[in-house]
Amino acid sequence: MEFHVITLFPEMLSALDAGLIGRAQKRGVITVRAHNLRDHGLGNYRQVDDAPYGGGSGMVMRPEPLATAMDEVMARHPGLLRILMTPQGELLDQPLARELGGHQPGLLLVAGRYEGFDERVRSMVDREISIGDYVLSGGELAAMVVIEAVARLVPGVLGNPESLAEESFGTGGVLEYPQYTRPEEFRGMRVPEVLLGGDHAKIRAWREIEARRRTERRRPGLIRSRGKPAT
Ligand code: 6GU
Repeated sequence: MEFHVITLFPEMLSALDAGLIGRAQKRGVITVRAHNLRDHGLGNYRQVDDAPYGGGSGMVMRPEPLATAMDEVMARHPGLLRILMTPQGELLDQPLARELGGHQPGLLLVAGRYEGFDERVRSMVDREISIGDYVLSGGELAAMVVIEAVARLVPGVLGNPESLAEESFGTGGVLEYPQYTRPEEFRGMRVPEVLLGGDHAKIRAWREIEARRRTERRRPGLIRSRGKPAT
């Protein structure tokens, strides 16, 4: 699967050269490519933004550099789903990440800076996505969050596909159960006895109860009439 990002800061994407996503890139399972919007800037100063019509503070991304940058990427890589990164977009969640992961050959993520995009840019994309209800100064980190969330669902990216099925949200709106490793006692806190016993039916039941209890306490909105409440 291919991930393309149009950005004024292509060097930011190098964070994806580390870890799981970096290894997946080296193995050729996914590709991540940054495209410098400045290459499409206007005039001697390679301008990409301008003052808003009607006045007001801040600068707005001009549509032409974004349009030519997108045209160039789409001409070389046809079929990408075009996504505008904006706090006004639909909220990224695990179902949306899964849906995006099904899009072949991949995604073109458009990251802006400044106060926002010229409204006409919206007509050039397929979707608008936000990663949460807070404001970032640019869409780069948000685009990287989308790539991270989607790429790890691509077959062959994760070493152990079972960990996908077990993690939070994977099975449908329940947080993960508490996990422990060695030592058995740390600063007076003991590992729950049931986990040391080796009774796997008992362990499964304990994990289910703890996962549900934790979800109800921390994220009550996540449980949508799935089963009875924990006690
Ligand atoms: Cl996609 N962009 C910006 N600038 N801020 C955000 C965001 C995106 N998602 C949440 N906050």
